[in-house]
Order: sequence, then C-alpha cells, then structure tokens
Amino acid sequence: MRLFIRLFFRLIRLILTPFMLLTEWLTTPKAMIRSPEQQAEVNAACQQLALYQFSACPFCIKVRKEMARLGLDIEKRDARHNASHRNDLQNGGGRVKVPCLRITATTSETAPERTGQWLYESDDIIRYLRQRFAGNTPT
Ligand SMILES: N[C@@H](CCC(=O)N[C@@H](CS)C(=O)NCC(=O)O)C(=O)O
Repeated sequence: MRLFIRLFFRLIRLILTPFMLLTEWLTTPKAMIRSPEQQAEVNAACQQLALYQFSACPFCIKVRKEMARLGLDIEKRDARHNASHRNDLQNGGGRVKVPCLRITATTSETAPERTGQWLYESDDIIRYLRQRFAGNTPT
C-alpha cells in the first residue's frame, strides 16, 4: 500500500513538473539593471550563497523568480536527486526542507574558517535577498 501511495505521488509529480517549469519560465521577470561594476560586486557576493532546492517545488520557484528579478547568480543545489547536496542540507541545516539558502561567511582573511547560516522559509529567504541586493550594491 505504501509503495502504491509513493508511486501515485511520483506520478502526480511527473505530470505536474513540466507545467510548473513552463509556468516558471513564462513568468520569470527580467533582471534589474546594474552597471557592470555593480553587477560584478553582486556576483562576487553571490559566491557566498547557495540555494538548496527541488526543481518543481512551488516555494523554490518563488525564490528562483526573485533571484532572477534581482539579477542574482546564486548556485542552485538539487537536494532531491543529488545525494551529496541532500546530506549537506540534512547535516548542516538539520532537515531536508527546501528552499534553504546557505549563507557562507569567512571568519577572516588570515584564518578563512568557513562559518555560516542555513536560512529556511521562502519568505525569509526573499526578505534577506531583497534587503541585501535590491539596492544597486550589495550590503
Ligand atoms: N513554508 C515553507 C514550505 C517549504 C516546503 O514545504 N517545502 C517542501 C517541498 S515543496 C519540502 O521541503 N518538504 C519536505 C519536508 O517538509 O520535509 C516555505 O515557504 O519555504
């Protein structure tokens, strides 16, 4: 019975995924315009970020669209199909729930020990990204 339920939900996901991705593609906003220097600064700041996500998760789509609007080139890590990303999310963040923004910081240039934060909840991630990047230069 459990196998049947799992297969049923997998089938639903298989059917819905192309529609969700097509809708995302059709409704993704254009990126805000920055000068090349400002964009380079934003790109550098985005190196410290990674989004753990599933491709067909509506909450992840919401975050990806905001990333597109803000012109953020943030690495996307598939936590459904990539076991290593899934384990990192489980071990680092404490649960496999997406979206989750990994915010990496180095403690200092001389002792670049990597620290950071695992930010869950799509609304909190969007709020964080807007606060940091909605202006022309990252804060
Ligand atoms: N309130 C959360 C909902 C996120 C959510 O439910 N994500 C689903 C995928 S669409 C998930 O990760 N489910 C696995 C779980 O909750 O353990 C948000 O807005 O980010």
